Amino acid sequence: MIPVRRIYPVLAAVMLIGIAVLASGCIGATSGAEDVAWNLTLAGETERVITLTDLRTLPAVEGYGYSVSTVGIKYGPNTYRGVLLADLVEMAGGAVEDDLIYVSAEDGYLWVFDTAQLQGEEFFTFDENLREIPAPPLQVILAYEQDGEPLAYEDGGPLRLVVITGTPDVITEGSPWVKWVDRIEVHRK
Ligand SMILES: Nc1nc2c(c(=O)[nH]1)N[C@H]1C(S)=C(S)[C@@H](COP(=O)(O)O)O[C@H]1N2
Ligand SMILES: [Mo]
Repeated sequence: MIPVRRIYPVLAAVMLIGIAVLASGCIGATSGAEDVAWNLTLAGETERVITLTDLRTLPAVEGYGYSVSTVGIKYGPNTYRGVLLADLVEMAGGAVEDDLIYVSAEDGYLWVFDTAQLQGEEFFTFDENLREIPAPPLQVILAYEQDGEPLAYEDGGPLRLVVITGTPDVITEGSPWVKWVDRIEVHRK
């Protein structure tokens, strides 16, 4: 038997660890209150800045995303949840046919989408052997969740552009999958 007077320091230590873990937010991490601070600028006819928490209140869509990098490394499949890029463009004042949508990130990376791509058209799609397949319906989203968790920084979070589809076996090119997105801009000719 451990003498009673030795148990108290152990209990105290366990309680302190418990309090420290709770205070650092390591347990139960799902509430929107824990969103990291992140500003997304939507620039078009109007310009506005929204936060990650704002983004989570917008209508969400979900699907599978699976990409391949330029050097042939496959990434996925994963499930994603986010907001349609088309909806964010509407919030910036909308786009007409010949407009271009510039999606950029804090590292300076920029990818340009035309309005057909905004609707999920014109993307190349591949099977798992990287053979081109006819494109199924696709959606272009700004994702904030991957596999039910907030999108991690090393995966391009908190906001990454992702091309999603209804099944986990469709691969798209990785270059439009802009990581760390902080600006969406509508350019009119
Ligand atoms: N912000 C940012 N996003 C980016 C890139 C980048 O350099 N910066 N590279 C793109 C390219 S070319 C590819 S192939 C994929 C690579 O994704 P991965 O790092 O998840 O493999 O991210 C895309 N998104
Ligand atoms: Mo790439």
